[in-house]
Amino acid sequence: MDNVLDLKVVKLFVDTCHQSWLKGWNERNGGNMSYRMKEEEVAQIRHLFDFSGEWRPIGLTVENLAGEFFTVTGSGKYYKNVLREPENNICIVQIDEKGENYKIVWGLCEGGVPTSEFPTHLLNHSIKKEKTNGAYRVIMHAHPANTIALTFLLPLEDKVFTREIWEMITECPIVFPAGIGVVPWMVCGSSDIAYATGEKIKQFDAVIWSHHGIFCCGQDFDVAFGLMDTIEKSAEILIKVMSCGGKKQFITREQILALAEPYNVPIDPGMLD
Ligand code: 2HA
Ligand code: ZN
Repeated sequence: MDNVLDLKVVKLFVDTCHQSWLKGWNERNGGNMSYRMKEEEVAQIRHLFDFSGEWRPIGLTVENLAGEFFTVTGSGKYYKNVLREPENNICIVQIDEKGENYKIVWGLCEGGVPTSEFPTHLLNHSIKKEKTNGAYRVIMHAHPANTIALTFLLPLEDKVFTREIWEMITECPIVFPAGIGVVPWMVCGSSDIAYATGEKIKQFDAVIWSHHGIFCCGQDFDVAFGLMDTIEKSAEILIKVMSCGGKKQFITREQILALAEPYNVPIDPGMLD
């Protein structure tokens, strides 16, 4: 292979950015995404990397990510432009042997650094890698409008958001049986939001950042994107229902839990108390 952009997973990364842009989740430079690359993927393009760049501090330590490579969106870059000029809007970085520094080895050809949320991504990759025995590889953050709108209307509690969003589409408890976490408004790009999200990501695959957006993860791009899409669709239905005078009937607690057995999913009954 003689072009990083020919690697299937890099094509998928670029395509997922574009799909997210088409959804309207990434106004201006909003949103960011990262992918923890597989060894066999890195092996196919490693000879195209430039290792002469400088190591830069991550700002926190992620020991279990030492030596790993990530594909990640650039800080201040627009999702709108990723498909047209991937090499100027995304990059591949390597983590050092201590899990304390990173180096850009490909991409951001006109200059730049990884997303301002990169420390948050890495901390959450570290937690999910451990929790899923390495299965989870994708983290996405974006600004879907209906989900953000709900954070001005509902109490900012995990159980309230889980119940309300589960109820709007029957498949929601099957898609995210653990539920959804919510964190209060925080300064984005800060270590506070990184650690607060990290606490929630131990239990959930999606965390809503109040008055800001969704942060979610999964084993691949389809799963992570599908999770964001499902939550946002459900939030849209809820906003419509609220705008039309509110619910006149409900999916009951028992009905939600009845989905667990036929679909073989561990729906957390504790989220419905
Ligand atoms: O602008 O979305 O949270 C990128 C972001 C920061
Ligand atoms: Zn954001």
